[in-house]
Amino acid sequence: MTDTASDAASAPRRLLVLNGPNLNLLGTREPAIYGTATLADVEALCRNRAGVHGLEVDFAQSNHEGVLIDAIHAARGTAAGIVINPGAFTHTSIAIADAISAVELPVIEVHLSNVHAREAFRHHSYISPVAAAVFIGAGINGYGYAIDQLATRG
Ligand code: CA2
Repeated sequence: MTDTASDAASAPRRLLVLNGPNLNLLGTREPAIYGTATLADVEALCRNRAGVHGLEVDFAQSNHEGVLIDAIHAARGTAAGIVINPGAFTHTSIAIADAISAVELPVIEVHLSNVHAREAFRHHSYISPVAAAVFIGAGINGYGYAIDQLATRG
């Protein structure tokens, strides 16, 4: 085996974990809905869970739809899959759904809260039809389940 081939075989695979608008506020407001964990706690959970599977994580949050779309596009060259909590863009963004379709990577949608037990406008997701799986209402554990799923789906 050449050095290049053996490097490729042993290089850790990467996942992108992407968070949408207002999730930077996690743990600072509305604990009854979103819990008390911060986004830094979510990042630590993701890195630990991915590590169990020998995976590395690129972790990002943005309040801007175009930044999220650019990150999804860039993942095509860097990541084996994407975990995304698109925040309120879940319910509005055809553009994020189109980006997910375009990159042809496995994408897992995560929501901290059970959106189906909340306002009607949160019941529809533009993302779910283009997601490989969806974890809803499990709090920050949903991110761990999503990473397990990406790591073991084959
Ligand atoms: O349950 C989820 O994870 C959501 O994606 C969270 C979004 C909401 O718009 C979706 O319907 C469901 C909102 C994220 C806002 O996060 C905050 C966290 C703490 C304090 C304020 C907002």
